[in-house]
Amino acid sequence: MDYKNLEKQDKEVFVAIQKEEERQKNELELIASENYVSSAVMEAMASVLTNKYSEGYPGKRYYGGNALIDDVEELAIKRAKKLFQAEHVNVQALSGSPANAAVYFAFLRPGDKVLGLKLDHGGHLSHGHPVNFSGMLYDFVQYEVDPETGFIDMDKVAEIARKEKPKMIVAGFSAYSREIEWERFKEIADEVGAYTFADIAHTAGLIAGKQMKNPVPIFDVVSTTTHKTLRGPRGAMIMCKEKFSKQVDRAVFPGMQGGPHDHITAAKAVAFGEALQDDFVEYAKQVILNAQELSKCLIEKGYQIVSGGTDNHLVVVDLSDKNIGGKDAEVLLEKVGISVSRSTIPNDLKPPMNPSGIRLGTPALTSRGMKEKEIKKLADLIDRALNNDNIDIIKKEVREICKEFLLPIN
Ligand code: DSN
Repeated sequence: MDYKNLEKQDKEVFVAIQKEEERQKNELELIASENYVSSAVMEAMASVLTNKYSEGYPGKRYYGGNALIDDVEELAIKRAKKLFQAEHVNVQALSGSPANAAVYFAFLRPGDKVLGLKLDHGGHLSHGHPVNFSGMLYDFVQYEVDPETGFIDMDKVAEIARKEKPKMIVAGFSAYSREIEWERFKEIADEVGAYTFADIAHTAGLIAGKQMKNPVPIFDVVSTTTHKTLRGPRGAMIMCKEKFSKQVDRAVFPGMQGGPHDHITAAKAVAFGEALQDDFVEYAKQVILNAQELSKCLIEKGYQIVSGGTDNHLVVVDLSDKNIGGKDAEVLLEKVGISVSRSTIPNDLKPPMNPSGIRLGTPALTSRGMKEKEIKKLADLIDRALNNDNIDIIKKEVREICKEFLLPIN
């Protein structure tokens, strides 16, 4: 990208950004929560909209000069509604955890009981972990995956729900690779009188691209980030049934946040516009095919994959039978130019800082145009790196792939 003003004015920041751009171009990105936005999304983010204050909602702002901001926010809302068949959308949430905080704030009182997926079983910090605000403010009970299959045990979820009678059931994850039984969650929640909350931060793009089931028409409230598989700017949104619209909007503003980030709202509108195009369906399909190929190739090389495969964009590799932990694997792969994230595995005996697995994802590589052929090669490079093959040679091979598959920016 062109940073000529930055280069002239602030060499230090310019150099750091430029080096990071080079790193992204020359390395392979397998972090399941990352992606590359288009130049159009990037331009909207870098626009003059960052200068504006617009606390409130379209038509009801606390500042003047917002007519055009209203248009942009309404466009983002209209496109999001169409993408997810949502009755109501709030596009102002700043990121995933703040969006989830706003959802809890809208539906719960401190101390209320909530049921969520445990972190080391693929859940998220904001789904009730004790070190997170969610676990501190609310009385979370946690469900797990079946130790044999690695799939969420829905009978167990029902059993815990009947016993604990939570006010809300949270379905969603950051390291779970299987389709979620949204209808079953809804049945269980209805039986015990709980609200249903889906966090689709990871799979929103796969749902928008019609490759995974959509909880929005089923659940009371759904949050998502906009920067993962959905391939938009960093940010989030909350979708809910019309009857909850006022409490959700009030929870975001004035409950949790001040002025929305209008430049990001504009970039969300652009990304949603891209996700409404036919080629996004092809993209979402390929993301999953690539993840399934990666899982298959790694299994052939003797790796254990949690749940034995994947239905989505991510693969959790269980390294507990290898001579390397998740942290060292992450560091070693970084040395050859492959970025992954260390990950806990279900019932991990090791701590999150040095867990027993790594999480791999295909959204970013698929945005570069990579398909099964390149994924096969990549599985080979990962295996060689983890087996301490010559680092310089692997690094060179990574570079070769990167030269052929450019970032989608200009
Ligand atoms: N950091 C995100 C992820 O990697 O899944 C979740 O917060």
